[in-house]
Amino acid sequence: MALKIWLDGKLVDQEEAKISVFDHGLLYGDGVFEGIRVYNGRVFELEAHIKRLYESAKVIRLVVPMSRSKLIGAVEKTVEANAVIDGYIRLVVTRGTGTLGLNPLICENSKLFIIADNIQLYPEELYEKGMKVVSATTVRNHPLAIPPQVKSLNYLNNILAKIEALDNDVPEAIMYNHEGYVAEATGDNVFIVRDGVIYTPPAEAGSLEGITRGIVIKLAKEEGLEVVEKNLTRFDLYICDEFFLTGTAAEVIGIVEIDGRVIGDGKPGPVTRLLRKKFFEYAHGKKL
Ligand code: PXG
Repeated sequence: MALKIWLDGKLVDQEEAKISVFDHGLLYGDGVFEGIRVYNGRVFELEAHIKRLYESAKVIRLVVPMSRSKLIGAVEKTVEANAVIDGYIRLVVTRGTGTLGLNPLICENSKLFIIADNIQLYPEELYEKGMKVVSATTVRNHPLAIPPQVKSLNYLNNILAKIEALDNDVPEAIMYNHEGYVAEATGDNVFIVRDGVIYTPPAEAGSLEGITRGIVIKLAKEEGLEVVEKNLTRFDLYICDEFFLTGTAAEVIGIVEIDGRVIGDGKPGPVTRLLRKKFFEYAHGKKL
């Protein structure tokens, strides 16, 4: 089915949703984005995603060409126009049309578009059996380069790590920062469990401050579990009892092997399964 896309302040047919080849989003990856879920027709954590979008834009000195409240309305209208019940939203702001040169200040207007589509879910089997990962040799962007908290259109750092995963016949790779501490996966945050305590790297270790991560931390605490944010090494990942990733696309997914080391008994553990269930309930409308 042809989709309705929000572009330049209105909904247009998919075929008409076009962007210039001179857009700096394309020429330089100059822009920011958000990936948001729709559950039961409700846009999940929309305000948190909008907040992060504006923060990312501020860091790269990009003007979001709409007020927050209008943007929330535009997202909701796009979801409604495409009758999305359980789906996925891609909200993108690019620097806009410029010339063949880096200068962002001469770009006419930043461009904003919104796609709302049905989601391609991972097979259920992957959640039941758990996923294998490898450690990437590609180091996460240095915080003094583009800060890893910025959800920019330039994902080459993560894409190089993803290629390493695929070269090793696994779907995901774990990225480390310039000091060797765990940062995150290519599009997900990292959690481990050891002796009943949950550990996750702090955002300063080089990860995006995941919205799913924040919710999972809250849900875990609500279950009486201890959650500690601290730097983790490759060693910590190898010897943990449980290992899982969180993110908008994957939700909560167990990791059962890293670099040939089997985690726990080789199946997603009890804390992982509990938090996946709690997250599902929360996402589908049960309040915290
Ligand atoms: N780290 C990175 C680098 C990400 O891109 C996350 C962590 C998890 O954050 P959230 O807020 O989603 O819990 C992300 C999220 C895609 C896609 O299409 C990527 C993300 C989210 C949704 C879709 O590749 N990245």
